[in-house]
Amino acid sequence: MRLLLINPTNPIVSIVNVKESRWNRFRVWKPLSLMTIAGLTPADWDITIVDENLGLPEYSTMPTPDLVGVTAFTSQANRAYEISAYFERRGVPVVMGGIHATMCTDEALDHVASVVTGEAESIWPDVLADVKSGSLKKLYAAERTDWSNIPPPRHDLLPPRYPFGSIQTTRGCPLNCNFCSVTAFNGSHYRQRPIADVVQEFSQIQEKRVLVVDDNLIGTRPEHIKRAKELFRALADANLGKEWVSQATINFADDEELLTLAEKAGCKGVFIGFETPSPEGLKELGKRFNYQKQRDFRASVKRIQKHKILVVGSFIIGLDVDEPGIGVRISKTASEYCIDTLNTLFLTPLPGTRLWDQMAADERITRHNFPDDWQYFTLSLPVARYKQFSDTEVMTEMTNCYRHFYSFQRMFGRIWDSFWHRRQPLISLVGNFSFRRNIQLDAIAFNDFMRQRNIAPQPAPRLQSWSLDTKPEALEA
Ligand code: B12
Ligand code: SF4
Repeated sequence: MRLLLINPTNPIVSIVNVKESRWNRFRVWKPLSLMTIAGLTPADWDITIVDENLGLPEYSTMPTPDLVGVTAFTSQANRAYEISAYFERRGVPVVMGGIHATMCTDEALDHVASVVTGEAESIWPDVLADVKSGSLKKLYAAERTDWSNIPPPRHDLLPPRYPFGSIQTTRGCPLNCNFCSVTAFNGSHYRQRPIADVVQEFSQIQEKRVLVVDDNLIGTRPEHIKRAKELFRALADANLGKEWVSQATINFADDEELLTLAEKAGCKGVFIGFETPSPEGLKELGKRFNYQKQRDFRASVKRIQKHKILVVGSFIIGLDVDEPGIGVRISKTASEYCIDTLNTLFLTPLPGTRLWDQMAADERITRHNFPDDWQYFTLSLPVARYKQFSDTEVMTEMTNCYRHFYSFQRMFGRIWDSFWHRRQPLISLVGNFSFRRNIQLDAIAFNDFMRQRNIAPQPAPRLQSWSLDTKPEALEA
């Protein structure tokens, strides 16, 4: 039996847009969901994984599969449905799983032969058995995974064209920020994989560099941190020579032993959600955790960087408390914190989040021609009505933010600093240039977005007249 697993593309997502920016080549990540599904598939299935981010294949020239499995974040849902329609015409059943199908199950059921909600580990073998016996059900609801005895993902099935391998060591997040889907999907109970399994899987990954996809690598409680230390110690002892990056909350900076062990284990970068420059903003987002202990963010960032670990900071624009000038304010805050790269996103109501419920109740979701409009839920386009800004104004804030932070002067300052302190200068260089290049791609996507909705772009003289070399200081004036 032949199984084809597909990760649909969304060309609007600038970080996967390799054709337009070669810097993005280093930012296309392996779809771990499909590698995991492949790992759960019995040996008598012949499995192919297609990641459309590497290029669209000619499906008609490929051997006809007996089953197609498609994954999708919300921003990939339209393409997932297109894929399903194509294979349905060829008489091949399509099973869809992942976060979008879980949060918008009824919609997905209208477009695919079968839907699996939740984490597939407990149920995927049953789905395949049903396919074999010709009794595929319309809906399968999976339990949250108990991580003992789970076969490892198939790292061997994707071509060696990715700069990073990927692995997951924990699931769930206790913090439940109002804009984030993780707690809704994976739960607030923080689950940690057996350390021996993680080390074993790490050793099977071919790539030297690895993305540890955990949303909250170290957790929040003393017992979580204790386990993180044990994991780092085990990875250091295994001496695998891997270099890895992951996501964590700012409390990563609070424990010197943890940082020392992370460095020894190969940690080279950490993505941290600072979210907003103000305590009021953190309150609005339900992430007051960040302000506990009257935190000095700059000192926290420096403590992490002392261990040669890059800090990628993430911020959100479009909060109710945000006022005009928030874009540059975020950039200045990020510069004050001395972070290495800045990732700023629009406040976006993702299905299943508390933010979605609030915005839907207040009729603030402006792009709601679903499923078509899901393609715009990339967090780089305004899909909701913001209290203080029109679409064009909020986009201008975003562009101001990036242009200010990624001015050549500031970029070279940061790259030099990472070079001087031997803190991953290569990753810093690629990250800075990739973000800078994506300012332009996001602006083009924004203009298309306005045009496709038949909304003439609102007057945006600053946005339209910018060239990449406009001095950021001029924008502040
Ligand atoms: C790594 C990651 C990325 C990588 C993507 C790598 C890749 N190619 O897959 C990058 C950095 C590119 C990325 C980008 C984005 N991401 Co992201 N990302 C993640 C992260 C941290 C981990 C994903 C992962 O690998 N998990 C591990 C696997 C094993 O879990 P899984 O994907 O959930 O798969 C399980 C189930 O869902 C299910 N399943 C999944 N697929 C299928 C398919 C079938 C057939 C079946 C049966 C079951 C099944 O079974 C799997 C095993 O249990 C998640 C958070 C999270 N916890 O999932 C956010 C997350 C998925 N991202 C999110 C978002 C919003 C984005 C962006 C839109 C914006 C952004 N810049 O962050 C872009 C969009 C990308 C796009 N192509 O459209 C949101 C998605 C919410 C939503 N409703 O869509 C998440 C949940 C984070 C959040 N804070 O809310 N992301
Ligand atoms: S944003 Fe981060 S800290 Fe908040 S719930 Fe999501 S994963 Fe947890």
